[in-house]
Amino acid sequence: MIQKVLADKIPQWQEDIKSNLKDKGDKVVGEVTVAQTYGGMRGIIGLTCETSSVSPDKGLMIRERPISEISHLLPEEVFYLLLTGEIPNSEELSSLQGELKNRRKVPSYVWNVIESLPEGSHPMTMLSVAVQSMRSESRFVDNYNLGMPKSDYWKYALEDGLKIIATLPEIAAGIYRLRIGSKNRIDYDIDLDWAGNFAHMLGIEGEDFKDLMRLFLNVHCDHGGGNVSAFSSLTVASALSSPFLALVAGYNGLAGPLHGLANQECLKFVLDIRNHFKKAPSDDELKKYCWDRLSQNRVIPGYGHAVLRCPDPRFVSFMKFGKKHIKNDETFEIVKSLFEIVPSVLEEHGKAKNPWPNVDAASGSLLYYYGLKEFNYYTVLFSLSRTLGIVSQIVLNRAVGIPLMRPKAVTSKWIKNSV
Ligand code: HAX
Repeated sequence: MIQKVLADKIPQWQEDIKSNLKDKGDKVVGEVTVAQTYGGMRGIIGLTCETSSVSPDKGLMIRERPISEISHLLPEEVFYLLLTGEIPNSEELSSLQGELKNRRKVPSYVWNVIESLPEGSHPMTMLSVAVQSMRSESRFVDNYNLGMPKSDYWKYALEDGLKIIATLPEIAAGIYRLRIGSKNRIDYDIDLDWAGNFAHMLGIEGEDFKDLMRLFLNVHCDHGGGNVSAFSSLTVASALSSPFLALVAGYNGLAGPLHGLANQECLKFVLDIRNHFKKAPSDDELKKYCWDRLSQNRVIPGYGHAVLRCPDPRFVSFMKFGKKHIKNDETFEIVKSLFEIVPSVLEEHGKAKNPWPNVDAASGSLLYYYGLKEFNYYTVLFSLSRTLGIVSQIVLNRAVGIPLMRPKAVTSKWIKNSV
């Protein structure tokens, strides 16, 4: 059904782009300074992204809806929204869930691949290698080799995307079970939704934890097209590589400490505070702890953002969840106190453009509370969620004919002599 909904919408999206190009194709959208060419291309408008955007004062918008207004949706519903621009009705949702259930079988070689990695391999390495190995499942590659027309690219990109999304919960949960030293994987439960099933296969029981996974896998789903993971995946996909390989490029970006790995740093910071004071500290103690850290030229993890200039609404959703479900937990108490103290400390400090908490400031403490204490694993959760956005972006890029990515690079000599 989702294929049909997209097939109906895509011609209009193609027309919209055609008319933008016809009416405004030669208009200028910005200028590029020398500093930007050396500065990671920050702020340069060089891409379009239809699935989401990030507003400094509202945070993440999925198809123009603030994330705070849709954080109650199941991740499958968010995927439908990312792809089509609409929230599915119950029939559309159950059809999509059926599509995923039909594709849920993980090929047995994937387990051999994961289990043959050296002991102690990072969970993100395990995830990347697992999905990379599944390129042989790619319908996109099969059909490309058979000479499919360009107009069919998106259909097989979607087919592969659905296969990846359908199998990821079991693969990711299997990686977790291996990491915690359990030989047994837990069977898929056909009656559960995508995130609920993932929680179940991790082996952490309880409805609250399932709800936390639904929230976590919802709010990390997408963040525009220019962040490291999306941009890497979209670039690889633009070469018409298999979506399996393109996704892995993004996972490898997420595995970096300046991107998806930041989450575990934030929890480490909170646990360091707990271990230092051997209890939840007073406000004055916490303030002094933060100032001491800043005076050593170290950042306060979980605070600040390159684009946002308000408390990240995804942080707000996690805090709401924590306040509802968690009582008398020292770690979460520290997270709450930090929110009271850090913004004014950072404002007084005067460096950070945004003194407010980002998405990573609270989520780790919630995972920790429910017993998910394998820090190295946290980026796998992020990857599961981000797959929804990246798959959507790859499908839409193929649908509207976005070509091979190829920004121009120049030499420093050229800048010296020609600018
Ligand atoms: N604590 C102390 N100083 C901070 C700070 C913080 N939380 N956030 C920013 N600053 C400092 C910067 O280090 C920078 O200092 P210098 O001029 O000495 O280099 C200055 O303030 C200006 O930085 P900025 O323009 O406000 O922020 P950037 O766009 O450069 O960086 C970061 C954004 C998120 C990387 C930054 O705020 C930071 O390091 N925060 C702490 C780490 C963190 O929480 N990372 C998670 C990010 C969420 C995410 O995207 N996850 O995927």
